Amino acid sequence: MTPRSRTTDLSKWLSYVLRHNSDGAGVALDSAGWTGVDDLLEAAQKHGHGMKRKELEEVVATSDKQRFAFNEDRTRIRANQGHTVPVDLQLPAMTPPAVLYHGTPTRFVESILRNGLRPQQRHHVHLSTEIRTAVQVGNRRGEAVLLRIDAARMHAAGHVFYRSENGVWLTDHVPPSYLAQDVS
Ligand code: HQG
Repeated sequence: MTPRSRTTDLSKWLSYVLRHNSDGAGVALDSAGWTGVDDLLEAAQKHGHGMKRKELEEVVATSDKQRFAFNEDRTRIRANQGHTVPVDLQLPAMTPPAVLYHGTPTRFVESILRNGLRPQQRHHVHLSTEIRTAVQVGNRRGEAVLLRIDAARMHAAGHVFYRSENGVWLTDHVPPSYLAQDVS
């Protein structure tokens, strides 16, 4: 197995701190999930993940899924989505594409088709416009099954959708009647 790159290690630490355990790292997030870059760099130093500002900027710029964003003057940073800590990203509601996709391991499919897609530990259900991305997400935990979501019909029925800065579609819950196992 090839060792994980330093950039990947830093990205994982940033995800953990900015989405899940800011308290544990001694970093304060505001209500929209932002924290000061200087505070974050200091916390990184304390926790053995010391990095220079330039390196942080590189991690943000090269993140394959664009997981993080700076504010305009680059003094603050936040995770674009995926939080379990209570933050409100203040994303505007948007009209979704007609069809969205979700990839999940085989073992969850029965429960999902019965109960719908639920956010589990996160704030929202995460959906993709691309089949390939959805399959990759599902493959993280086993062999992926692709689910097709009738987003047009959901939206028409009043379900609210958001799109994160990095292009992930978010919604509170997908009831089973809008879901189909995609066998294409
Ligand atoms: C499943 C990564 C049983 C759901 C990815 C998923 C994504 C149910 C798991 C992002 C269920 C939750 C999010 C139900 C949902 N019964 N299982 N009723 N409803 N599930 O990680 O969508 O690299 O919270 O199918 O690439 O897998 O972190 O969500 O398998 O974009 O940036 O419960 O995380 O991005 O798992 O992944 P997750 P997800 P990052």
